[in-house]
Amino acid sequence: MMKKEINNSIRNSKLLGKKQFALLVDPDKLDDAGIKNILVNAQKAKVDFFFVGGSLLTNDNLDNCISMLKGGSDIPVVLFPGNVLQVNAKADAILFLSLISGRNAEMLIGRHVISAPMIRATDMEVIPTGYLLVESGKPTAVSYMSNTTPIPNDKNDIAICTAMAGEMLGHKLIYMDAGSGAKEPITVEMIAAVRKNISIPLIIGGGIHTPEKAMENCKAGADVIVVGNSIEKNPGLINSISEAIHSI
Ligand code: 1GP
Repeated sequence: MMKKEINNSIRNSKLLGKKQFALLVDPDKLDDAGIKNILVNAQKAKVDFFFVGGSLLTNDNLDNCISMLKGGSDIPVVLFPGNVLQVNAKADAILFLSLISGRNAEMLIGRHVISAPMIRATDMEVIPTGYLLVESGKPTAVSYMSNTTPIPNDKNDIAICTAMAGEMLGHKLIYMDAGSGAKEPITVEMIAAVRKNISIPLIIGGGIHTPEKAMENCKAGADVIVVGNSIEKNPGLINSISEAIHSI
């Protein structure tokens, strides 16, 4: 894929009703052998995107991880940054996330001001993304690190109005996340309710462990499904989850 086409690809796929699968890659959890395995498995399973990042990276493996992913396949590498230290010019695109479910000014605009010149100096595609954190049954790394309160998982109206505001503010994508390793994933009712009220693509992630759940989410209106944890634990799941998402 040529540079600067990732947002278009997501938009066009949405128009065609084609669902997409993003594999979340946490560089902290992978050595070189692990990254090579992911490359083989992801290409076989026809993963659409690598989302790379984490709430907290501790072992300085981000650059190496992105270089290996870029060198080993044509699957676009999209930064899903937990903080400004995770800007890396080798990626194809960055989700420029504003945590609009929270009321922490740093996550709404502060970090963006700091990282804007760094990002401007790269030729990465910048994708403004309204990020909604949804309650998942236990505190997650994102809720703790971002110092924000997630949207209660039965408050569909709050999710709808937040996503609508995100679209009106000009975000190109809405990403609703229960957080990595979420105990409870986002309900299909909330996904369907938000879908009905926005026209931009909807990304759903957090706590998705089965192909059935991935498919259910797509049918409810998700355009991109993000899975990390469950595939880290059980790499074989990548094929069945990908098939489920692409079968729709
Ligand atoms: C987290 O949406 C992603 O930000 C993926 O979550 O690791 O639970 O699949 P999991």
